[in-house]
Amino acid sequence: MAEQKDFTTSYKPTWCPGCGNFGIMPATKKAYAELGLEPHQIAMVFGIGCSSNGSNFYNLYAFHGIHGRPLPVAAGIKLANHELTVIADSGDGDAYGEGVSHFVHTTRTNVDITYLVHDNNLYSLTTGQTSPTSSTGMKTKSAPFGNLDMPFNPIAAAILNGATFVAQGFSSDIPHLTELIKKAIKHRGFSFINILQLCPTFNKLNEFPWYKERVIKLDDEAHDDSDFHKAISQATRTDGKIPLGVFYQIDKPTYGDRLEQLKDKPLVKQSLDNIDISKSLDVYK
Ligand SMILES: Cc1ncc(C[n+]2csc(CCOP(=O)(O)OP(=O)(O)O)c2C)c(N)n1
Repeated sequence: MAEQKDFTTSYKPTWCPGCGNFGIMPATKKAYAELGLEPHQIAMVFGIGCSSNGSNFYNLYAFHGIHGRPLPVAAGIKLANHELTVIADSGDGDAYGEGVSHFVHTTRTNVDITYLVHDNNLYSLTTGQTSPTSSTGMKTKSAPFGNLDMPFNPIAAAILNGATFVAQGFSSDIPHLTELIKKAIKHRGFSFINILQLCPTFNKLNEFPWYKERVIKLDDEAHDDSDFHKAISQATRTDGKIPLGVFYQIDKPTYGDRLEQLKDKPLVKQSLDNIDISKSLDVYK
């Protein structure tokens, strides 16, 4: 059975000392090992950014795509071979800036993939510009007098638009994040975790002590994660507290469950000779 180290390549991460990616990557690998997955059973699809350079550091099928586009590639891989465990992995700029339309529309499909977003509130690979989750007033290289916009709320957006598993983790709480990633992978349907990530080089506002004062665990609040309205209310709290844990999870047929073509076996295992497109053409008659 594969261990955490078996998901590691010989490439050394180029992330800065103290980067939250050094918490998120081991949590992800540990989750794979504890779920009994083997490297060849997993495909990870990355966007562009510091976090997305992870494509070099995971020993499994890895696809390093273009900025904001890991979700459609991941959905395509899942539909071509639904026996694979498929994970899309982005930074907050990748997911909620360049990729926001894919994010919103993928939540509507309930395609059976997991989306891990490393949310450091900045575009960090390009040295710290404002991202969609930067707080109002935050001073960055691209907003030296303070960010004028209100931050995007990815948790509320995912719940409102139909995601069937929505959670939030923290790069400095590896055991808790590992458990969340395991739950997300086991969930059938679109599972999404926003992972609050430290960026000690460029984000001097949201540092560890800042989070320590604010994070709370939904498990300690007896939260009912099957209740849509309670989930939205946790996602839109106004008391300054930042909840960690599962906000919302429900069972619904996945995108693949509703496709007749995938009932027997994955598309990659089917002969092209058996494919009859005449039925789809009937629609025009
Ligand atoms: C379409 C496009 N726009 C902009 C860029 C430049 N670019 C490369 S990485 C990056 C920032 C990525 O930020 P984020 O997704 O938050 O990831 P992080 O580096 O913070 O992990 C940007 C803007 C690009 N490569 N492609």
